[in-house]
Amino acid sequence: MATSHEHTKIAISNGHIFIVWRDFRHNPQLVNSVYAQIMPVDEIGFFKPGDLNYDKALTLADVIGMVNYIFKGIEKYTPEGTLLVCDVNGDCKVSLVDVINLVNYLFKPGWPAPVGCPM
Ligand SMILES: [Ca+2]
Ligand SMILES: [Ca+2]
Repeated sequence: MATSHEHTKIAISNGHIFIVWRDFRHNPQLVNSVYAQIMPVDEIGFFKPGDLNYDKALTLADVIGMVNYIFKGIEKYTPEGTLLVCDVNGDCKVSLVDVINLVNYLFKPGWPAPVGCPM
């Protein structure tokens, strides 16, 4: 199965989805900037609040990623779906409170699991 849009092509084959697109947001002059992503179909839409590196586990690496995102700016450290992924306490905002909640979840037994923004 395949479909297309002016700047996007999508195909599904052997349990994987293939997406190829051109991104003109940052520099419209770069008409040859083409990106691609391949992922298993059953992982579409998967995310776990706090799992910034999308490895399906909450670890210190996610805390570091969140700190980098909050304090070093979005250009270099923004993961896809930042609000959904970084919102650990479910208030639909990204702040230091989310970092503290994630640290508490990782290191304080019994601390509630991240809930994420209910949207
Ligand atoms: Ca992770
Ligand atoms: Ca939050």
